[in-house]
Amino acid sequence: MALRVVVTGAAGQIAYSLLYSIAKGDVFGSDQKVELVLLDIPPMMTVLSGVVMELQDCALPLVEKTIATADPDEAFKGCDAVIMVGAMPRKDGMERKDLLKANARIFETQGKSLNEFAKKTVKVLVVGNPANTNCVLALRSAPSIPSANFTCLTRLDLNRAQAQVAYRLGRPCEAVSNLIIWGNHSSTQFPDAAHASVASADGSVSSVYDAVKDDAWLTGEFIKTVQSRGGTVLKARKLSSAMSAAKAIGDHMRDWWFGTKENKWVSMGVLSDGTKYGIPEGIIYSMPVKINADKSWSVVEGLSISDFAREKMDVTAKELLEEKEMAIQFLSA
Ligand code: NAX
Repeated sequence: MALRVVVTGAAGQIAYSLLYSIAKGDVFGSDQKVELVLLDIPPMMTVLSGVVMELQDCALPLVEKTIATADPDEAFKGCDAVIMVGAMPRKDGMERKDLLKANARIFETQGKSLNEFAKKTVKVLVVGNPANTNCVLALRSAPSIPSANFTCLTRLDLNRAQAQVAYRLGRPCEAVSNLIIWGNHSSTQFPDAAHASVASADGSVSSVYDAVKDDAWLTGEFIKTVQSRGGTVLKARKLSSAMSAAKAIGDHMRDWWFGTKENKWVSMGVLSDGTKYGIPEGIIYSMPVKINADKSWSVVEGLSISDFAREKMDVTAKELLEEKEMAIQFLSA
């Protein structure tokens, strides 16, 4: 049976890389048929028709059907997975609160539509910024779907952190594991190497702190580089990260679908229940999670938190509480 997979913002630049990756089986499995549903706004329908043509021209065996639409209700009908990339971009002169306001409506509306039309088992990944807060708004509008079925993307930040450590040590990226991104997908996020390890060429495993032997780098430049990487790419490319974002979305969704490997964890934005690591209840906060084969996830517990980490984790939690409050105020105005 084909999986019905919806990608919103399907005429945009991230979707252009992402759709190909899904269509050729990188995300849901190399033998899993998919029905691709491409959602965007009415002015983008011509562009979207070009994307549909290109997907057809890829002549990929796994794609059973491709549907392009501007109607969320039609898009979400009976869907199994939704990747919410579509969002209002920040325009020149636009303040952060204006961006929050414009997107709050989009995610509230699409959440309501998911509530009514999606399968109750649907897995929803929010990418469009501000991703954590948009994710909270979508899940609040979809009370008939378990809140654990909503997560937001911080995997790009995690991949960036992993690559920074790997390059520093001259090791392949997959040799570095269990880094953590805490908090918001914004410049307040906290990339944390305190519990991470690296495998050396002879197979022995050591902590990243022992291998790097430069605490000042790990608590300084490393964190800043990851926090500001999106802006650095934007400055150089004159466009925001798209290829790496699509790769990260694929990584996140594949791990959610098939589970994480033993003794490994990944970071994703999940709804805080207020009982883990002193993170306030009710915000979508990036944490280390393990994912089971049945697609359920649990936060990795029992990690020690230093005073240094505590401070950084609280700063990003505070920002998320403020964002959420502001967005809810907009919606009730
Ligand atoms: P683009 O501007 O290229 O594409 C966005 C697409 O969304 C456009 O085609 C637009 O028409 C569509 N759209 C707008 N409102 C919509 C609505 N109500 N329903 C459906 N579609 C709608 O942006 P792109 O570079 O693809 O980035 C998309 C989003 O991802 C942005 O919000 C961006 O900030 C965010 N990102 C989030 C990341 C994360 O790690 N969470 C990393 C990558 C990226 O920056």
